[in-house]
Amino acid sequence: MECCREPSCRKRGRWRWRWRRQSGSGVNAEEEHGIKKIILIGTPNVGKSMLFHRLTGIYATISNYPGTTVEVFRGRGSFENQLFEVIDTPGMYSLLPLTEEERVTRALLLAEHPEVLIHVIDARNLEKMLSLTLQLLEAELPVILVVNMMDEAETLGIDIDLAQLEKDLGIPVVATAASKGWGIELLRKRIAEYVRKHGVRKGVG
Ligand SMILES: Nc1nc2c(ncn2[C@@H]2O[C@H](COP(=O)(O)OP(=O)(O)OP(=O)(O)O)[C@@H](O)[C@H]2O)c(=O)[nH]1
Ligand SMILES: [Mg+2]
Repeated sequence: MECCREPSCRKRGRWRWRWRRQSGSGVNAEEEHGIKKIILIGTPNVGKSMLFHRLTGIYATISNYPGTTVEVFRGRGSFENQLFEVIDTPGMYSLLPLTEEERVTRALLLAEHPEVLIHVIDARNLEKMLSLTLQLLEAELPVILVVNMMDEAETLGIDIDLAQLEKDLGIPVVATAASKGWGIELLRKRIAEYVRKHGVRKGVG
């Protein structure tokens, strides 16, 4: 699918070829300009890719991030009649990148201007993982916190006061067990609500 060449078009330049690969998706050019972006981030092994599949279904395009061997997965989901592009990223520990994977994730955050950044954490290591949430909030990114692996936490008898966490952080907090499909519908709802409330972020990708 061709780019419309408007200055605000996110498909201009280096991203354009990837969208061409999705030309069979049945989404027209007008819809693509209004598409909202969700980026999934978090440390390795917290369930980002599992959530990605839950949110998008099986359709995804894979490409190497320009100039690297790091793979980036993109897919689509429609929640409450809003179309989203969902981007899965390699694990990162901090906004100060050390590895190539972390550099790619940071570059994606800066280049893509997501409407929602889903920070996925492991319910079994809540406190340790919240430091990245705080960094993201300090950077004024549009964060929704997903506390995943709730099934494992439950087995271990870990009790998490989600309402208090939501109050303390001042952002939506959703509990999930992605491998079991728990909390996914609620997450979709909270994402759609968040975007309705905060609107579409402006920026040129
Ligand atoms: N028990 C349980 N296992 C989960 C859950 N979510 C993901 N997993 C498992 O945890 C492992 C890691 O999941 P991934 O989705 O690959 O994690 P990731 O964050 O994408 O990992 P990286 O890509 O390495 O950063 C896999 O074996 C999943 O099946 C969950 O909610 N509960
Ligand atoms: Mg992954």
